[in-house]
This record gives sequence, C-alpha cells and structure tokens, in this order.
Amino acid sequence: MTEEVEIILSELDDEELVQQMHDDLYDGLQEEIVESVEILLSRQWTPYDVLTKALVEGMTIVGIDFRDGILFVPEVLMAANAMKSGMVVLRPLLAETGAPKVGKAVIGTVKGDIHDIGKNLVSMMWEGAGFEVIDIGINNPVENYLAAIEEHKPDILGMSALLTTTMPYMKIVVDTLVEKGIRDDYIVLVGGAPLNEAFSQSVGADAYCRDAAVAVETAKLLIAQKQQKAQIA
Ligand code: B1M
Repeated sequence: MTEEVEIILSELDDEELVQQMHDDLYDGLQEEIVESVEILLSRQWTPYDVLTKALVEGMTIVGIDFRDGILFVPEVLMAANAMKSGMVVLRPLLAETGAPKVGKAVIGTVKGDIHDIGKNLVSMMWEGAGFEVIDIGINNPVENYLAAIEEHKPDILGMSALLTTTMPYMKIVVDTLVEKGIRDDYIVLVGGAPLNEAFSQSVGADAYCRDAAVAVETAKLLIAQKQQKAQIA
C-alpha cells in the first residue's frame, strides 16, 4: 500500500512550488492555487510573474492536453476556475498602479464564444497599465459592443475569440462600425489564440495582439499616435 504524502506548499522552494501549481491547476484545485499565489507574493514575486510563470504556463499545459484528448471539458473547466481563483488575488495588485488613466477600453468575447480567461488577463493587464476597462463579458452580439461604446465612449474596442468558428464575427462588428460611420472613432484591437496579423487586417482591425503584454504595448502606442494626430489636425 502506498502512503499519501501531504505536501506543505509553504515548505516548497520557488521552483518546486511553481511546478506544484502547474499540477494543482491541472487538477483544478482552487484553494491550493490561491494559497500558492499568496506564498509567491509573500516571497516578493511580482503579480505579473505569478500570473505569467505560474498560472499562464500551467494553463498552457492544460490546453495542450485538451487538444490531445487527454483532458475533457469538465476537467478544463475546473482548471479554468482554479486559474480564475488565482486571478482574483492578482487582479487588484495588477491594477494598483496609482497612475493617471491613460485611456479607456471596452473589451468582450464575441458572439458564440464563451472563452474568457485570455480576455480577463488582457483586462487585468490594461487596468494594471492605467487604463479604465469596461469588460462586457462573453458571447457578445454586435449590439452589445455598440451599446457599450455608446455608453462609455472608449478609446479602444477590444474583441477576443478563441474558436475558428467565432473569429469571423469580428468582421461583422467592424463592418457595423463602418456602416454607422463611427469606425474611425475607435482603435479596434483583436486577440485570441487562433488569430494572426493577417486575419486582423482582413477584418479591418487596427492591430492583432498576440498576448496580454502586447495588448498593453499596442494600446499605449496607438493611443499616443491618435493623440499626436489630433494635435496636428
Ligand atoms: Co475551449 N477550445 N472549447 N474551452 N479551450 C480551445 C480554444 C481549443 C483550441 C482547444 C483545442 O482543441 N486544442 C479549441 C478550439 C479549436 C478551434 O477552434 N480551432 C476549443 C474548443 C473546440 C472548445 C469547445 C468547442 C469544446 C467542446 O465543447 N467540444 C467549447 C466551445 C465553447 C464555446 O465557446 N462556445 C470549448 C469550451 C471550453 C471550456 C468552457 C471548457 C474552457 C473555457 C473556460 C473559460 O474561458 N472560462 C475552454 C478552455 C479553457 C480552452 C483552452 C484549453 C484554454 C484557453 C485559455 O484560457 N488559454 C483552449 C486551448 C488553448 O488555447 N491552448 C481551448 C489561456 C489564455 C491565457 O490564453 O485565451 O489564448 P488565450 O489568451 C491570450 C491571447 O490569445 C491573447 O492574450 C491572452 C493572454 O496572453 N488574447 C487577447 C486573448 N483574447 C484577447 C483579446 C485582445 C487581445 C489579446 O483584445 C484586444
């Protein structure tokens, strides 16, 4: 008979703890993930490093095994929920910059698509970089985007799609903005694992953001360019 050894998370060194977090994420263990996130933060890890090195890397492993048919939807959902619990701890820390607001963004996952982990990361990173972010959630028809931009008057409209079947919906949103004559009022940024730069151009977006860090850089850059143009005009 094999004896189960209880792991004391706080006794693991950083490398072992991150490895354990990847395993705990894989097993969907929310409490353990929250505890480990707190331990790393108490060891002076930056919230960004905890997010990218422990949580995002762990979720990448889950993604690979989902693709390969080793994990199925219920397990992936549990992993996603564990990741979200960790993000609850990190969110206020990433947002805590005290910097003046550099711009406003509306972001949402497109119609037919309920993936939101990547979008939530982008929201958090934007908030952390000093943006005011209005997150309209998942499964958004064009009407939701229109209502949100009408209400909040953002600089940026961000769209996320994780499925090859839902990514074309981004074109419907951009085309609707064009039809209404308001396309140029917004910087349109798109992202999600199946997208690329060529796709972004084909739907008429301003830029494709490979990941949350790129989403921050791109948003800052395009807002600065827009402000420069406005000054010249
Ligand atoms: Co889904 N799923 N899923 N899934 N799922 C994928 C996307 C898939 C690639 C898995 C696979 O087969 N390998 C595959 C899509 C295949 C395809 O279209 N080619 C797939 C499938 C098929 C499905 C279902 C159809 C499965 C089924 O029911 N048979 C179903 C669809 C449901 C629907 O949406 N209608 C489904 C369901 C689910 C769950 C509900 C179980 C769960 C989602 C839970 C949730 O989000 N709350 C889930 C998950 C978790 C995944 C994987 C495993 C992980 C996605 C993720 O969170 N990645 C995914 C496999 C994978 O991508 N490796 C998969 C981590 C996240 C940090 O990365 O989302 O890429 P990502 O975001 C990045 C960048 O892309 C970028 O920045 C983020 C941070 O760096 N980014 C943006 C994203 N959005 C952005 C927006 C921006 C800017 C940057 O705006 C400016």
